[in-house]
Amino acid sequence: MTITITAFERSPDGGKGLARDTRVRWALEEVGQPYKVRLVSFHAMKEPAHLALHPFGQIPTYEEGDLALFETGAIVFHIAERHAGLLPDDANARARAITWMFAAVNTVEPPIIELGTARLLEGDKPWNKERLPLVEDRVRGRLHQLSARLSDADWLDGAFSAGDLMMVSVLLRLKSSGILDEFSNLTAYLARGEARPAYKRAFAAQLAVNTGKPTTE
Ligand code: GTB
Repeated sequence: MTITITAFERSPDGGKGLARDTRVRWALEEVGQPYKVRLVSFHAMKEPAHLALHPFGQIPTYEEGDLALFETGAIVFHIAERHAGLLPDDANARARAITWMFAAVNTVEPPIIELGTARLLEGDKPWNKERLPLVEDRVRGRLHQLSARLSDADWLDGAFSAGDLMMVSVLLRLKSSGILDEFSNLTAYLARGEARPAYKRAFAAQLAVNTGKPTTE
């Protein structure tokens, strides 16, 4: 059955891979599933046809036959459940990998999003100078904890899993912030994720959309 996802017609990041379709593309590349992409404008995202797929009028969505999904955590979990390569066979290891998926979107991503909001959208507010260091410290706190747990391991729990895919995707948003550089094991963790051939293919595919250049891989 054909898999179709949605992505920005033009991502505001100009192709840095930070929009959330990249993590879905990455998961599909990891498990070797071909997919189609329907590009949507900001306007079209709020129209009834797209709202029927995504109640919050966002990307990405995922369609496969009569199944329509939204929320990247749920989409990546679905892909990982249906295809080999992203979740371990051992039941306990599988449960731990899923735990890391939730930790990525539920515990690590929120302060990172808050930092993006504080930097990009609230820079002109009179209280921003006071608030920004507080928000940065909340991110730092989470990174300290994550860094301590990862220690010198390659991945969060044994072999690479959907938990790492989600965690790396979440951390990528911090790449240009400078904060990640304070944690050498997390920087190396990110680089390991980005070095995966499946990530490279996913990144190239979204870049091609946003620059109009064809993919080379
Ligand atoms: N929790 C949802 C999920 O994980 O699927 C969040 C989905 C979401 O935030 N989608 C964003 C969206 O559709 C795109 S990814 N926004 C449009 C809207 O809400 O109207 C977030 C995003 C957008 C742009 C950048 N960037 O340019 O750097 C980075 C991340």
